[in-house]
Amino acid sequence: MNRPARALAVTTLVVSAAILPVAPAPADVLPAATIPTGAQSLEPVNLPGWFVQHSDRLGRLGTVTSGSSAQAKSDATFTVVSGLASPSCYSFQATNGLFLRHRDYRVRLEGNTGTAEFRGDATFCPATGSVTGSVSLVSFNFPNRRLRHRNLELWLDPNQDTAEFRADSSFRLTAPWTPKTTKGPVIPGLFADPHITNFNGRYYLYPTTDGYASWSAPHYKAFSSTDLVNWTDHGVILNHGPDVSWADNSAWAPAVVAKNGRHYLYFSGGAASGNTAKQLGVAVSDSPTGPFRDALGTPLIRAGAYSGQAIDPMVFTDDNGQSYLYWGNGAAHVVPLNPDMISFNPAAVRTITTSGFREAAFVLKRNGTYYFMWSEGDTRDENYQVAYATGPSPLGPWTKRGVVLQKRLSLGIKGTGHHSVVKAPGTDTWHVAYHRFAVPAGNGTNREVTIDRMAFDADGTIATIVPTL
Ligand code: FUB
Repeated sequence: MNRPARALAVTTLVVSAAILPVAPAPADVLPAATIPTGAQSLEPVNLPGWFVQHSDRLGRLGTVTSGSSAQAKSDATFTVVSGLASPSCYSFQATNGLFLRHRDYRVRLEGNTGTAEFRGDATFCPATGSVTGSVSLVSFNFPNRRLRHRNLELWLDPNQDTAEFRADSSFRLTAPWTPKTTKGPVIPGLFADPHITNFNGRYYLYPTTDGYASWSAPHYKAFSSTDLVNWTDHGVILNHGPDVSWADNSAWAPAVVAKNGRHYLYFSGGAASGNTAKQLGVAVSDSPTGPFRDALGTPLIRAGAYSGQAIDPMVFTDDNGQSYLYWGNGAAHVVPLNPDMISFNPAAVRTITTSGFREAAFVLKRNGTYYFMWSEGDTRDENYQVAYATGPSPLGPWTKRGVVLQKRLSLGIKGTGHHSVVKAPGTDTWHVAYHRFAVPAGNGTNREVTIDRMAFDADGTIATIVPTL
C-alpha cells in the first residue's frame, strides 16, 4: 500500500486536528459519548474469541481463552485512560505501561515520549460501532482514519462506508483477561501533584494532567469519590487555552478550597510566548467540579515577584477562618489571604526557610500543632521524597522533623512526592495522596496518582508512610 511520508502526514494532522478533533461521522454512525475506563479487553465484533493484543510491540489479533497463558491474557488487556492528547478521547495502556499508538498507520506499542505527535497518535476518539454496544475508534491525529483489523493485524485505515470496514473497525469492550491485582493508581492514566480534599463529606482530587513533554498540559480535570477507591471523572474544569488570558500551558499543581460559599482554584501556568516563566493565578466557581473562571484576569503572583518559581500553591484555613496561601519552588512563601480569597497584602509575605525544601508545600493542623510538609529533590529523580516540619502557628517558626515518604524499590515504586493530605471527616484517620513514576514504565513526566494511609505516633510525629501498589 502506498503510504504518505510522515512529514506530510503530520502537516495534514495539524490542520485537520485543529479544526475538527473527531472525524465527521457517516450518517449511520453516531458519535459515542464515552467508553468505560479502567482495565478492558477489545474483541472485534466479527471475530468473537479474538482480542486486540500486542506481540513484538505490534498490535494484532489473537485468540485468548480461559486456558491461555498468563502472558497471553496480559497481552490482551489494556487500561483505558483519558486521551493523552484530549480528555474527551481515550488512550490504551498495556500492562507493561506502553501505549497503543499508530506510526505509518501501523498500530504499535510504545512508551509515551510526551510529544504532541506521540500523544495524538496514541489517542482515539469513540464513535458508535456497527452493532449495539460496540465502539469504533477514530484517530485523533487523522480524523478520517479508524482502528481496524486486517489480516489479523491492526491498522489505521481510511474510514469506508462499507459493511466490511464497519465490522472490521468495531470492537466490544469486554471483561479483561487480567484481573486487577493492585489498588493503584486510584485514577487510571497519567496524573501528578494530586490535591485531595473533602467538601461536605465527598472527596475530591485535583491533579496535574501528566504525560506531556516538559509537563506542558494546558488543562485540569476534577475527580470525586465517597470511598477513596471509586472515582468519578468530572472532566475538564479549567483550560488555559480558552479560559486564562495570561497562560497557555503548564497547568501545574492545582489546589481547591471552599470559602464564601464558592470554590477557589489556585493554579500555575506559563505563556507560550513573551515571558514564559510560570505565574500563579486563582479561578472561582460555584461548584467544586467547575467550570472555573479566572477570577482576576491577571496572575495573583507574577513571575519574579518573589524568589523561586511561582508554582505549587496551597491554601490552609485555620480554625478562626483565616486562610493562608503557601507556594513556591526553590523557596517557600506564605501570606495571609484577604477575606475575598483573591488578594493579599504584599507586605505580609514571608519566606519559609526549611532545609531541603524544593516545592509542593502542604500545611495541616492536628491537636493544635501545625505541620508544614514539602517535597525534596527533583520530580524526575526516583529519590524525590516528602519531608515535614512542625510549628506553633501557620507562619511557623518551623522545626524540621524529617522525611516521611520515599521510594520503595522492592515494589518498583519510585519518585514518590508532591503529596496532599485529607482527614476522614469526624475521625482521626488521615490519607495521603501523592504521585509516583507510573508503574511499571513511568518516569518524571509519566506519573500516576495513588493514596495511602498516613498516621501519627503518640507524640504527634508523622509515622513513616508505607507506599503500596
Ligand atoms: O507537575 C509539574 C511540577 O512537577 C509540579 O509543579 C512540581 O511540584 C513537580 O511535581
